[in-house]
Amino acid sequence: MRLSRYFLPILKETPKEAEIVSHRLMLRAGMIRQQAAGLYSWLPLGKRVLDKVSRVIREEQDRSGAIEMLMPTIQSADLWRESGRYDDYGKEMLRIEDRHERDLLFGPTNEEMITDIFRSYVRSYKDLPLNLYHIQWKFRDEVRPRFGVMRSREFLMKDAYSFDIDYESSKTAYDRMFVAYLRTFERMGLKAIPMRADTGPIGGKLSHEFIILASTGESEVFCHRDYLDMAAPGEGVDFTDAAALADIVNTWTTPYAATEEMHDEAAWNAVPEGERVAARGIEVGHIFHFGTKYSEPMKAYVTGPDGKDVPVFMGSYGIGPSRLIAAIIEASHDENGIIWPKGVAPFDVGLINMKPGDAECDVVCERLYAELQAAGQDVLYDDQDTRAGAKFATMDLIGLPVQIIVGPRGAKAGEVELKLRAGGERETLPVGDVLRRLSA
Ligand code: P5A
Repeated sequence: MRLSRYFLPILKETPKEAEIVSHRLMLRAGMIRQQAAGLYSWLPLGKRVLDKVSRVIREEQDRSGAIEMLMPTIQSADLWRESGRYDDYGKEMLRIEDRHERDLLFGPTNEEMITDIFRSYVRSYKDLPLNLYHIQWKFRDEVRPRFGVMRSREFLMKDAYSFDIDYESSKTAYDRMFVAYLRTFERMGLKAIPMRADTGPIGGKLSHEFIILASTGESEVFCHRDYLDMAAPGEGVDFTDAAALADIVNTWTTPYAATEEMHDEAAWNAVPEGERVAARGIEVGHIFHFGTKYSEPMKAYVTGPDGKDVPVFMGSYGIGPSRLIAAIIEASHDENGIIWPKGVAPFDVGLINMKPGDAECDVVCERLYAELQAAGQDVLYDDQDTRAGAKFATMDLIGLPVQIIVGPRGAKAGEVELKLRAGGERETLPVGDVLRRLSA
């Protein structure tokens, strides 16, 4: 993408309304624009990150055996009357009436709708286990939308729903998602700690929130220091091996970790004082095991091996990709701007032409632009005739992992400068070595 043809509305001033760094940087880097309280447009740079984050989530959901689909944003109130949640959900639910005076709502979550789909097609335990997910916009009329897309009213959610014949297999489904989440967050360069959590309006007895420690986090959390050094399971993890999954979950749930609502003073006091981490955290994911809470009232029954009909055992598993982007920025930035982890950066490389119009600079840049793209790299090419300082400031602000700087003197000598955004390391190398260096 040539910057001269792109839409990147960088803000020079720090927006006053933004209280936390991720919100400030997302506005300044031209990623989002507020349209009304808690409602945001995703400008081109932000949309690219949203797509990259969703891609990582999708890959890990698919790897774990979940199947993608898509449900509508608008739902019929009747389904929610069946589960009993239409009245329970309260003011967070945006209720809508259509021209025929039928009650609709903008979905805050999809347990009812997926249960309805399930009961319409699945009758036998032979079709289980099943896990269906989608990545779709949700609306919750939050009392206090704040911190930009961290707590917005409209937000993107990946929500998965598992169906199993009995408690034991549904616990394995829970473990499967638990492990997929550990991998997902690690791939985004994040340390997410699973913590026992309150199940709130979704229901059930068992749930874990995945928490990123950050001073700007909204919740107070408590965990053992051991978590800070634990590594997520590798790519080879076998999602069909229930015992192996249970082992991983066991390892990740043995040290103490709880959100404020589930905090247990006695268990906390048993953790040696030097090992305690009491901090603030951002909830980027939340998984629930609620058994038959929806399948019973909504009559989603399956026939078991013994010929008897039983309500299906369910769980639901959420990640907020839009909130996740803010959390990534909270965890990865410096005074100059965002520092994107590799897998979610809007572009892989920023190519800076220091002197557009200079024949040698133009030739080197055009060559690198073509070669890098042919090698599968997403390149943002700054081909604009602007001051050097502004070019560097913009590239640092938008945080692409690698910058390639092409100036007239270097271009003449067949050399360019390569800068890594994260550590600021710089090296000069021949034009012909750039591709090899980047694939190393
Ligand atoms: C799980 C999937 C659920 O809704 N039903 C389907 C369950 N869980 S949850 O914890 O309420 O939400 C899941 C994730 O969505 C993100 N999230 C938000 N992101 C931005 N703004 C909001 N107002 C907001 N509310 C929830 C969080 O990442 C949460 O973990």
